[in-house]
Amino acid sequence: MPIPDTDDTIVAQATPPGAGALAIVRLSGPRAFAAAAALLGPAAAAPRHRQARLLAVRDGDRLVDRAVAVFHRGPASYTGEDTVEICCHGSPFVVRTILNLAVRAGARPAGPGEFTLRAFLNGKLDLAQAEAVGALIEAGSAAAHRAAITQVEGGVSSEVRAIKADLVELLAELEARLDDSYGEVPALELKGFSGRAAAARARALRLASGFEAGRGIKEGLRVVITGAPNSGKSSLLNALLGYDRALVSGEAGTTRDTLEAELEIDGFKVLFTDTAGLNARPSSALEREGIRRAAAALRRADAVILVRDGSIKGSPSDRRALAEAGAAGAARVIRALNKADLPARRRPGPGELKVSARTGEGLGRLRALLVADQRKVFRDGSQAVVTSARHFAALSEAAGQLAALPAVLRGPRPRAELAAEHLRAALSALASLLGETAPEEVLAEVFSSFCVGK
Ligand SMILES: Nc1nc2c(ncn2[C@@H]2O[C@H](COP(=O)(O)OP(=O)(O)O)[C@@H](O)[C@H]2O)c(=O)[nH]1
Ligand SMILES: [Mg+2]
Repeated sequence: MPIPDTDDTIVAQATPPGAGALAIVRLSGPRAFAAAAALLGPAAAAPRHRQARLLAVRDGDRLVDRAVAVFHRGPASYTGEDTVEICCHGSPFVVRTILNLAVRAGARPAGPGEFTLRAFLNGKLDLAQAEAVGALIEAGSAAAHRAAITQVEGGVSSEVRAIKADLVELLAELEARLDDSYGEVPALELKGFSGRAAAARARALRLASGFEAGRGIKEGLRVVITGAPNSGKSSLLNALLGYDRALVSGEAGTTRDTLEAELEIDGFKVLFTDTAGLNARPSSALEREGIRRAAAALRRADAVILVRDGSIKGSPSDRRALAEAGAAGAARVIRALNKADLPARRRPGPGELKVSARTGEGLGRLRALLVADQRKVFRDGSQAVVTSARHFAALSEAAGQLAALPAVLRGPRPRAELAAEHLRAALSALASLLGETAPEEVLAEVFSSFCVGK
């Protein structure tokens, strides 16, 4: 998938489709002012930088709208090129007419993310920042927004640049020795060198380690509620949400299908899934199918709330639920002993929270536990959180290359050649994160997920 041409002029609606109070049509490229002049008149042909003007939009003699046009002269614009933003009335017909007029004047309809692609290619943003623009637009919670805006501002990029700078220094020291056929450069001080490489690796790992929580911050934490039938899973979901999402009844097997609901806790998006009770002896094919779906949901979970009914003795279904929750891969299991408002027939196990869906007891602690990992990411000082799988992979690759250094440098004959190769590979992974060396396929992939007009 090649990236689109970048030497022509592009046009697109920057605001969402449909009718609205206002809409913005954006033009960027060498002919942006000329194309704008074709519909806004000669005043648009040689505008002053960052000037806003109220101008008539005309299709020949016909008045289409009156719009405010803002002109930016490259390179001092978002894309780095001459750009015009036409703020017109939000009528789909007016917008379509303006787009058509611009195309007739030589502009080309922009593809997804093309404005930001140009900003990247013109050095306005690095690739990590450009990707974060997409994440910022999609941010649906306070935490996702915070992670994205920090990245747009260069939070992740500057940390990666700092690691790169350390590695460049190390590589220079190695290379000086490789080139030193006359023995003029003193031998490498191995201990210090390895220590600095290890520090750079730790820094990369630290940044990468925020990814699991970061992904949860961006996409929402998937929390699956599981347990024996009638333990109060659906009641707990309703209590957490604060409204009656799920059907609740004293009859076992009320919840058959999985059911999802979204909630924001302390600014973090949480996606709950209520599931059928894990009955050790399912009584029907329907119940068995519900249990199969519950098990599938468990495998996709970031965290599991394992609910037990504290007002009755344990049952085979409790044991089945414990086993299934434990088998749910990497998910964190939070145990809740429900119905704390009733006389207790069993004690909470280690780490098990006493809760009551009926009275709300313990729910505050349950909520806090759910987002504890996410909160830690922001608390750990570093504001930069990696939320992109591509960035995580690049950081892990760099750390992996650096991990190989000690073995190469130790021993009677340190292999400086090989060490330099590992350093170069680590540098190249970090450079690709920033887009300094990213191949076209990577760029095309990154920008294709953007909306048109961004
Ligand atoms: N006293 C009390 N009853 C509860 C509590 N949570 C659920 N129940 C009751 O337990 C029964 C089963 O609840 P439900 O949420 O449908 O359980 P599920 O099958 O695990 O989804 C219902 O009669 C609920 O009213 C609680 O905290 N206290
Ligand atoms: Mg239920």
